[in-house]
Amino acid sequence: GHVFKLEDYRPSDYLIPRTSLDFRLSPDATRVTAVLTIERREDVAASAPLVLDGDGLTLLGVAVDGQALAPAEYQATPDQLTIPKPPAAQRFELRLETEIAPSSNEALMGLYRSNNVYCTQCEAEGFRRITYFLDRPDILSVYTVRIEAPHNEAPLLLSNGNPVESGALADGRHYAVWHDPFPKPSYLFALVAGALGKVAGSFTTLSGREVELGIYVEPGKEGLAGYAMDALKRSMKWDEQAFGREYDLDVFNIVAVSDFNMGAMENKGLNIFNDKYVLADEETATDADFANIEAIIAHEYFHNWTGNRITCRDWFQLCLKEGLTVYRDHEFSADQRSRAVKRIAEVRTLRAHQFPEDQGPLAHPVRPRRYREINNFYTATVYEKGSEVVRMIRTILGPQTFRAGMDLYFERHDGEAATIEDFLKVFEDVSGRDLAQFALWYHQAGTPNLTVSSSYNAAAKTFTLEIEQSVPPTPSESRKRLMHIPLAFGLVGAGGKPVAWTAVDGAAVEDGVIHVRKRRHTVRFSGVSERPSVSLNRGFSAPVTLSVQQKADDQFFLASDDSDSFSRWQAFNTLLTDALIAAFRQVLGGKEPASAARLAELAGRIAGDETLEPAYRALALSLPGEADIARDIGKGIDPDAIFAAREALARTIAAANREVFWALYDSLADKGPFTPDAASAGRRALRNILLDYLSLLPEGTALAAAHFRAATNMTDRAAALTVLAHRHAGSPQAEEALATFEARYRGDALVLDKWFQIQAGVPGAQTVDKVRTLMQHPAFSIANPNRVRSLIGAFSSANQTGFHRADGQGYRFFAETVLEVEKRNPQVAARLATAMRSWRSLEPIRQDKARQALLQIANAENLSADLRDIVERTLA
Ligand code: BAL
Ligand code: ZN
Repeated sequence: GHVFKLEDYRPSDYLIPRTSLDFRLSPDATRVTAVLTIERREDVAASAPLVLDGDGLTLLGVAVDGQALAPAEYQATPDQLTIPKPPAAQRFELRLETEIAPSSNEALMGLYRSNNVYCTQCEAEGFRRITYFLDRPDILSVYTVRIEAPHNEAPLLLSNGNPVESGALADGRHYAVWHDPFPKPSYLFALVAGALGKVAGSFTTLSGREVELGIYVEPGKEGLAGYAMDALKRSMKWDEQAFGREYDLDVFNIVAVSDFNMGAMENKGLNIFNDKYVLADEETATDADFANIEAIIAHEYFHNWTGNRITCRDWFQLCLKEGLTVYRDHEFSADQRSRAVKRIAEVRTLRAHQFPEDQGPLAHPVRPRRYREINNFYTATVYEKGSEVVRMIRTILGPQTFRAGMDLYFERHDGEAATIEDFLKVFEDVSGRDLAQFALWYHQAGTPNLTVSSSYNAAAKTFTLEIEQSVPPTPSESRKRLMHIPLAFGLVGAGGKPVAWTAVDGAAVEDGVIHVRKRRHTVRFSGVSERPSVSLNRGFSAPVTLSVQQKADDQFFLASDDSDSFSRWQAFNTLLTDALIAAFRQVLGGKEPASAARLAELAGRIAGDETLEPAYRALALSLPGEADIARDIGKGIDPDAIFAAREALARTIAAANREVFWALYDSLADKGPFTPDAASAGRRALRNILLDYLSLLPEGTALAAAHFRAATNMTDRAAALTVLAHRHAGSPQAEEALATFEARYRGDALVLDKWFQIQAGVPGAQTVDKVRTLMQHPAFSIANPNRVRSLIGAFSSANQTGFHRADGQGYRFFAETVLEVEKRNPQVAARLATAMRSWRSLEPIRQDKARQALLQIANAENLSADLRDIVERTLA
């Protein structure tokens, strides 16, 4: 396939200042009439051909300035429309008529049907499946959209912008017209039509304008949209306070649909959501679901400025809107919830998803230079690492200068399609700093590593840090340049108190941050009155890995006494990881894992430390996942040995803290009515992790079964079901709980997804057969992305022992299933296939089996561009 290259960017010869669309909706034959005002750029010759993008289109007619074109005057294929000799006038009107079949659109890109509702998904290149267009984000157009349909089939007709008019037509038909005054790229176009229930709200903006809010859901589910509405209002308020951003249309609508490739989509004034990220109440949603809804509602809303008002010049700049908007939603959640806890959760996510991507065959820079299929670049690197890069800019500049830079960005680039260079320039301009070296964070793939050693001279009262940076090679980037790494730190003395220091000249230390820019960096501190422990990368100031030569005593000290809560969590997590890696090696060597008594004792102290938030304690007690351990080991992975090591440590911790854990578990029982707020969720999280430990003790099965029966909300019910199914698989209690859950939620697909997911995660070799069986369950559908992700995605990306069965049966099943999904939905299949990205870190036998499965996919006939791209890069 074609390789798109950043350096090949050039502006389009033609612009489309106005777009008028008329839809006559019908499931199998929707008529789309597009009237495009085409404008040739000043500097382009009048003879320049006009070439529009299409994807699988049927052209019924084409006219220029009201005159139908003769067949010789254009060339139309399903994927392109060329007018070799457009009019010499600088502006002309192009009228196109296409016919599309939404009901047979299973790729869920362009206009499709979900549950009898018409809806669209146009990012990145779905608009060209609706009409021929210059389908690229730097073509900004003002849209007017008229929609017509039978009233009984589609009483609701929505598009972007503000409603203009609507009315009845003959034969039970009706229409609505929408106008969006803000020029926008085609990927932000949206249309929804169908029978939906509405939850209404309103918001008064900073300057006193009234905005009508609407959340549309499947009729009967209106009661599940209240939390999303509340999150929307809080998001609108927060963006005014934190960034001075006000909403700009008269209405803001959100529609929840049940078939959706992504989490949600920020179409101007008409966000379309995967219903998983809208619908919630205590009976059906976990605390994690509530937190995700809050974050995603905010994320899509925040795109109105970072993405919509200022969009991307080309798809290489995807991180311009995504990294920045993730940063904004992280800050929002931190302000709404607990900042310390939120940061730890973010870092866990980054390490679990972005680090393995950066360390494997799919590694790419935050701003890639090449792609074959842009859909495959909606990645953890673009989103999560992209957010970390914005956070580092704030760390380097400080909060005031960062805000001034953001203000300048909005002022300077409003209404434009911008680049990463534009973004960095505003921060250079407001700060007077040179960010050229820093910009490597956008251009260079790979997770930098810092090796750090320290020494204390008691007589001279000096403390020295020796820091060395390296960036590992990544695909097509073997040699790396040196990065600017902002490393926040603290020197910690007895009792956790900060130790005073003075940085010796040339140390490049500013506001508690060491600015590492060279390969080797020595920082000398004078006036250090006691030997400190050094707490590094506080708040995870830079997305790097650390190899710190530090004594276990220092780690234990920091894990119990560091005043910086993030670093304290980090120190404990490092101790856990070290113990797990040591245990893995012992298991591989045929030994019993060594006792981790000191670690278990510390776990008990953290669990019972009332000065720490329950949510924080829950995060500290949740052991690094099997995939995290594998990533940190790096090669020769035997998932069964990792599982055994992790089980052994969990049992040691449970046995050592039995009394404390029981007492705490009892004391944390929910009293009073359910609320989804962060503090209540934190107590449930702590109680549920204690349940997980206690379930490993002899009375554990009975305890988990009782927890399941007593649960009054989905958080507790799903937690107990997970413990039963994963820790007590095959027990009568587990079987009974699974059956009870299924019976209770049989009619609720989103809740049944949890049931699929939990069973897909049951450790061990038997699960692949169970997953095959569950694919025959009446509630499963291979055409629905949420079902596929809950069952196949959960199995392949979250079940280390099941998926990586030594005989390769997990991979064989996976290859067949990915190809089956791909027939309908290439995008979802390609995403699934990334589960194989760490195959080279497996031990040789599994590695060989994994390669065979990848080859089986690669050799399949008629492979989509999406899946081919992932599989070929994975094998390269
Ligand atoms: N733009 C795709 C969905 C999102 O990141 O908001
Ligand atoms: Zn986004």
